[in-house]
Parts: sequence; structure tokens; C-alpha cells
Amino acid sequence: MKQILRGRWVAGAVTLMAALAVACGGGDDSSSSSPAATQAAAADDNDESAVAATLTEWAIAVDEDRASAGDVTFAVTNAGGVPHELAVVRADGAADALPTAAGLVDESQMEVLGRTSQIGGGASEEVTFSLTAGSYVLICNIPAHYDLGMRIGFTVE
Ligand SMILES: [Cu+2]
Repeated sequence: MKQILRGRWVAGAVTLMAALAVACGGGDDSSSSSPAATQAAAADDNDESAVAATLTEWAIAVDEDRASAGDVTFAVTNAGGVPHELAVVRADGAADALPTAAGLVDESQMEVLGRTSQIGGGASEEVTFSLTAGSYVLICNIPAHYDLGMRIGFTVE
């Protein structure tokens, strides 16, 4: 009796392990195919040159930090509690190294490609700018906001 029970247990364990192996194999297959799917989705986004930007206190986040040259549409959401804007300026070098004066980025020293209006907390605005290949910085140039951290590099290629 004891031997029979042990035999069943072993058979059950082997069956369980086989099932786990199949499950793991399936998992490997799906994980190896998902990066390709993700890349395809990213490529589609680049072709459309659509960028989702989120403004908060005190940061700018984007779902894509680069786009193809041409018309680039920014869907900007202010997820913060005070008004913010998104301005696109052309600048080489680090995003936090723009020249400033009196708490503002000195826009007279750079090319400003465009900006949203001041967007209230919880509101959104969509803007499209024509951008040539190069290095840009997305900033919120409301007094002190840039220095507080509202800037992020953006590349057009
Ligand atoms: Cu701001």
C-alpha cells in the first residue's frame, strides 16, 4: 500500500513538472516575441511624430524623447496643480545648462520653435511644430519653473 502511494506521488510529480516545463516554454515564447511588437509600436509612433508630454511640479515627462524631422505633434497634459507651459527651444548641450536670467531661460539667446499657452492644472493642449534635425530642450518658462526642474532634452533626427 505504501509503495503504491509513493508511486502515484512520483507519477504526479513528474506530470506536474512536465506541465510546468510546458508553461515555462510558452512563457519564453511570448516574452521573446513581445520586444519585436514593442519596437514595431515605437516605430509607428516615430512615423507619426506624436509625442505625449506630461507637466507636473516640477518636471516634464515625455513618452518619446526623439522624433523624425518634420511636423511633430505634442499632446501636452498638465497633471500638476498650477499652470504650466511647454516651449520647444533649440539648444545643444545639457537640458539643465540653458542660460537664465532672473529665474527665466533667456530665450533671446536661442531659437524658440513654439510653445503652448499656459495650461491650467488638469487641462491639456495639442500643438504641432515643424522641427528640423537637431537637439532641442522642452522647457516650462514660467518664472522659476525651469530652475525647479521643468526641462527635458529632445532629439529630432
Ligand atoms: Cu511650469
